[in-house]
Amino acid sequence: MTDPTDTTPATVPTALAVRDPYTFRELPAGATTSADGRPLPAGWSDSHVHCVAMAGARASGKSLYTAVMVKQLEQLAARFNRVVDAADISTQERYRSFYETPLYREMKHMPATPPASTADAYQRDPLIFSLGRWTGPDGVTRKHHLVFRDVAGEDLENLPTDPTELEFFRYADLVVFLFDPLRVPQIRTRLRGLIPPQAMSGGDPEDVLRNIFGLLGETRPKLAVTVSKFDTLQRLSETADGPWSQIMGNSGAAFRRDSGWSFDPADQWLLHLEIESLLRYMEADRLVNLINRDYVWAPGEAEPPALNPERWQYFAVSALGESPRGEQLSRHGIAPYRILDPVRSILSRWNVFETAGH
Ligand SMILES: Nc1nc2c(ncn2[C@@H]2O[C@H](COP(=O)(O)OP(=O)(O)OP(=O)(O)O)[C@@H](O)[C@H]2O)c(=O)[nH]1
Ligand SMILES: [Mg+2]
Repeated sequence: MTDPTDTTPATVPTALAVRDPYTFRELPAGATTSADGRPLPAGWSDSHVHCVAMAGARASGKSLYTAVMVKQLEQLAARFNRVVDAADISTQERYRSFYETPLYREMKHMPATPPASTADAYQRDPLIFSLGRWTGPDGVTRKHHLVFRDVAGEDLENLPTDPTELEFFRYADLVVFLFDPLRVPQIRTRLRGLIPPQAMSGGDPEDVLRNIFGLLGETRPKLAVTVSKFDTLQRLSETADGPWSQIMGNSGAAFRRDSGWSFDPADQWLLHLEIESLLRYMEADRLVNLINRDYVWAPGEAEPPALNPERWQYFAVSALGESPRGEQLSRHGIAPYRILDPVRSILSRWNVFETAGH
């Protein structure tokens, strides 16, 4: 059985595959262009590339997560005297106009991401960031890149007629599936009066998950099942509602603490168990059972494993830290919570943002 707190990769390959940032697929060794002939950033073929795809229903928080995750990564890098920056002009421009400007300059939330088939689908190309040079568990120092794909919830609720557009999911290293707690009627009811009224949320997360499993087929990229907008649930600790205020007010729980800038596998293991029980308590049992049955339960096993962090893990995040009022974000600013945990769960295997390299 896998030790859930051990994040060292099972095997440390000596030669890393060159990845196509557009399709996430492997390219021939030494490739300098993508499969469709676009030039790759300098030094790409010697770099370790981590490919991440966002998933979730409409309005589950994918784009805000993306915007804030990048900012947090920049701040984390600064603590290691490193720089995280856009690896191409297109990433720089799109990140600035579609993510950074609305959120950090105009302090507004962003419009729904357009379906990939539309002309203005800015997310059709990935966001590519250079993470700097890090020494891996194999003792080799190399460049690392993060390739990040935001996706329109609309495309995941109703798969496009040509599903090859979403084929990159099959080759991702990590799929971050966001679950919006405001979709749960009992949570919405309990939060009435505690948070400003929120616009109606997107489709059924279970349908989205089934669609994603359909897209993934037999492939098993790591699935980060992530409760988004966790700030809303944290407000429940202020209610007089017995069980919910007790659960959310439990000061011993891992989810009560932000992980700060550290990433601790033991803390993540606790969080995983807590979020699984929380989902069940939210009456999202079917979602948890679906994940167990269709994703984590390998043939021949008597029951699904408690955790195999190579396969799936539960997380909780908040991009904003507080609910927006209408169009406008909170005047207190953006206070992210545990935003980097899912991404760091794959980066830490390679000691990226773990130990000082060269
Ligand atoms: N309280 C709270 N609300 C959030 C948070 N993140 C997102 N939201 C709310 O959820 C709305 C939708 O967020 P988006 O990031 O645009 O959602 P999306 O998943 O990208 O949606 P599509 O592009 O339609 O797929 C935002 O406008 C906010 O109102 C959060 O961390 N906390
Ligand atoms: Mg979006």
